[in-house]
Amino acid sequence: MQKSKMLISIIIPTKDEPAIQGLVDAINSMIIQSHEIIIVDKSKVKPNIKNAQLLTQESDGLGNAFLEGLSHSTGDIIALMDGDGSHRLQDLLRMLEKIDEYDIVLGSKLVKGGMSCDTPGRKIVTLAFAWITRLVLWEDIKDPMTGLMLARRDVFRNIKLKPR
Ligand SMILES: Nc1nc2c(ncn2[C@@H]2O[C@H](COP(=O)(O)OP(=O)(O)OP(=O)(O)O)[C@@H](O)[C@H]2O)c(=O)[nH]1
Ligand SMILES: [Mg+2]
Repeated sequence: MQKSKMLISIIIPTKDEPAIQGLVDAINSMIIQSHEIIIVDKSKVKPNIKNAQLLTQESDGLGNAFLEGLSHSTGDIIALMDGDGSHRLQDLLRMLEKIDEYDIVLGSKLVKGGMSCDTPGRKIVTLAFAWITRLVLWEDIKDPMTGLMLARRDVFRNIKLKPR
């Protein structure tokens, strides 16, 4: 199917993110392809969000938030991004350019042009996980802990994810 005809499901896990409406509005104005935005929320106080679907998370944890969003979504392409403003929308747009060519596109802090505002401790954890992933999977995945991801729905069809 041509990319222009595909529906993109953008899943955004949130836990007490007061500025989330700004991100929703920016997505709706910048992404011209047909899309749905699914906010999977675990906030103490239910946010009031316009022009996006709001799903109250029933399970616990970030990984499960993604899975709840995934099972609720209807798109051919699944996007995951953080709701705290740490991921740039223009990077998601660049990643969308690549999804015709690849099944999975990951945003990475550890490539040329990538950066993070993480503490030195967090940077070490990220580097350690990247190293362990390369060692175990023997795949050149630059940033396995990234929360900025794009994938074709087919990728998730025959696998059972068990986030912990
Ligand atoms: N639904 C849901 N969202 C979560 C949960 N934990 C975190 N989030 C959201 O998931 C996104 C990423 O979480 P963060 O806490 O920013 O994780 P991080 O970027 O690794 O950590 P920081 O460096 O502290 O920003 C944000 O939009 C959070 O609001 C959770 O348990 N459930
Ligand atoms: Mg964050």
